[in-house]
Amino acid sequence: MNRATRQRLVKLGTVAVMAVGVFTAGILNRPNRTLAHGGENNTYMIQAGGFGEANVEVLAFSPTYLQVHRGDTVMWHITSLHNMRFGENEAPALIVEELNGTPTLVGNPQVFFPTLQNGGAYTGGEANTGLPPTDALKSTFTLVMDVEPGLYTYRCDIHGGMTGIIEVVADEEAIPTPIEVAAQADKELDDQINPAIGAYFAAAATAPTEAVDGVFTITAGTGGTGRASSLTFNAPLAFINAGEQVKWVVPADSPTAHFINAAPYDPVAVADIIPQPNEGGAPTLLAGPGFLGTTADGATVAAGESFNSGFLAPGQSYSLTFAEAGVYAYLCHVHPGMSGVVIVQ
Ligand SMILES: [Cu+2]
Repeated sequence: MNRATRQRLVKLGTVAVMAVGVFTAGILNRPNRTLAHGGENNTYMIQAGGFGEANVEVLAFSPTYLQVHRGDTVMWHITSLHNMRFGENEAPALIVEELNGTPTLVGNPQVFFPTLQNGGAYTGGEANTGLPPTDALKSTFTLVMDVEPGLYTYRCDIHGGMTGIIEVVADEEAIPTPIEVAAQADKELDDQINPAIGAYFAAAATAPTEAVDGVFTITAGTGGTGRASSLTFNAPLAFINAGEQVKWVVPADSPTAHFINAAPYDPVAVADIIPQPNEGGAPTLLAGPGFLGTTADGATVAAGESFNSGFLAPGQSYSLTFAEAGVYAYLCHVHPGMSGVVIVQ
């Protein structure tokens, strides 16, 4: 599995994935652990992702590094589509599987299917909340850290580089309070968000106002500010003449991937993941047309015609020629508020 293929699953549509979540929640039926505690236990909050002005999204766990005592609860506040999987190694979100003799892109069960239960305990080793985390309709996921002192790394598998560490320290060792940890999380978020807001204003100020040599170039999201970026199209309005091309570019240093989807976008009709039931087992998660795209790069769009780029990883671009006058609204279906309009005269 190469990096490009792995990157193709940085983002998935929520509706299709939630359908998977509802299914996987059903197959998970592990009882909560009860713990015998000597002292008082605390609950610590970790922000899984975060948002700021200019539609800035942070793809990080804040605080990235958290100390707890054994028996403390960790509560992740999940702001978009993230899983938390404990384990030392990265796992590709999509893998190629032979289905009826044909190599097929499917969701990796190791990433999508949960082995942890919301409200349960983490007892060590490889363990995953699933994607989306079990009980997807709630925005929090809690675990009691019932493990020996040591460092425990976890990650979100669809946002490469989104990693956190929980250190369980000995009972007698003093650690920051939950309020101190919340303040630290706030600071880490601000330190990411503020440069990305600056990157948005820079991108907006330098966005083109017309086509050059028949091509109007739009930057899809900002780059260059670490784990945070502005989920905006710059320029959001493109005025072109019939027969000219629009080229969307995802910056190579963007922390996230994007899609170009004609608006309105129907996430059920153009699903990213299509679960295929298997008798007596977990479904196979086929990559769907939303993820794979339905309109080739370089295609010509007629008036009223729909278009879907499929997954565009950082560094990739996507071009469409608009042959006829009209107003063409589009969006990125995995990033709420990320939209634009092409006006063809
Ligand atoms: Cu996007």
